[in-house]
Amino acid sequence: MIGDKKILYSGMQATGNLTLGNYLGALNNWIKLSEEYECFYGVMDLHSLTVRQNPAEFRKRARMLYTLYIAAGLDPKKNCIYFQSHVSAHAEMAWLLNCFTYMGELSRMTQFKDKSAKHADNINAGLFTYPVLMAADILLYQADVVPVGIDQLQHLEITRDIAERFNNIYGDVFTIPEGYVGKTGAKIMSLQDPTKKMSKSDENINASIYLLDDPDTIIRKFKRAVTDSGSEICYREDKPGICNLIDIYSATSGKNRDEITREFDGKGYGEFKLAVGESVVDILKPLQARMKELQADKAYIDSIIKENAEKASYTSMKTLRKVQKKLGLTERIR
Ligand code: ATP
Ligand code: LTN
Repeated sequence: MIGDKKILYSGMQATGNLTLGNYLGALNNWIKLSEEYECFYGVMDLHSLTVRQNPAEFRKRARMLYTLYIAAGLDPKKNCIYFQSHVSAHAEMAWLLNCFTYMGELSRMTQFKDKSAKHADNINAGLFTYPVLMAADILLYQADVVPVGIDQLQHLEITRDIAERFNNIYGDVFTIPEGYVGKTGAKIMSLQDPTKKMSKSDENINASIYLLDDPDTIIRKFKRAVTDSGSEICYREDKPGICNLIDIYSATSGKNRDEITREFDGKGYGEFKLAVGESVVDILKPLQARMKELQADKAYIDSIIKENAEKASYTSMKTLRKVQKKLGLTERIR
């Protein structure tokens, strides 16, 4: 708790341009929860290094992600929004927690298996210990709740296991965090292969809607979205493409699945795809306008980057010091 508020922690990797999946599965929930909790949101730039990055592009992309958090509606005066690499406690805590994490449990992580298959030429140790750094992020801030998409729940489970293992030995050091998955948009699928999640690092740009895509591009991508044989708009297991479009329309319009299938009863795929596209264009319009304004104000963004890094450092250092002491590391002489 900070004051009378519970603590929320979340973040995203700066690995690509944010997609509609990131927005509906995560960012949108962050905004909904930000009034109720004391919130910390990281741009997870250390995590991004598990995949090779071009330095100049990476720097630009990470700053863009930072700015997008604010453009989407997070107030940087009320929420602590910062770069993971600006707070050295994350890497230090990750090392300490590495010593409380088993190879066996890391080997079972689905994301590790998927990413190793995708980057077979670079299966580095960082990719393997990725969940430990994530546990460090969350536990440093004593988070009560962690809003994420479904794909991250396994990492949250290992975070809880590590925290409980540590607490069992050293007493009540860490708050045990709970995951939070929103009711709609928790798993948005690729527009080109609805059996795969929409992902910002997908090579096929038609598979994802990017938050900064212009309206024509958005409509075009929806028109080209892979759907199923048949022509009926209904939510059925054998129609993953249509189910995905219904989920997207539901998350962006606020209508539920039944209302949507009724609205499009007897209508064709073409009409439905256009409606979904327009609904997405509508929710992204204000975010895109705000993004333009913010990108033009470098001094403002710089000032909040600095202010928030200090706040995050202060909060995380308190937990790090406590953990070091519990472990018996020699206290620094000041
Ligand atoms: P990458 O392609 O680099 O793995 P990603 O698009 O999967 O990236 P992450 O940075 O791993 O995105 O995830 C950021 C947040 O967005 C997480 O909370 C994750 O659960 C959520 N998220 C990612 N993709 C989707 C999706 N398709 N549907 C719903 N939520 C998603
Ligand atoms: N692994 C997460 C990003 C992430 C994260 C976190 C999310 C890193 N650290 C802490 C929540 C809390 C992902 O979305 N791929």
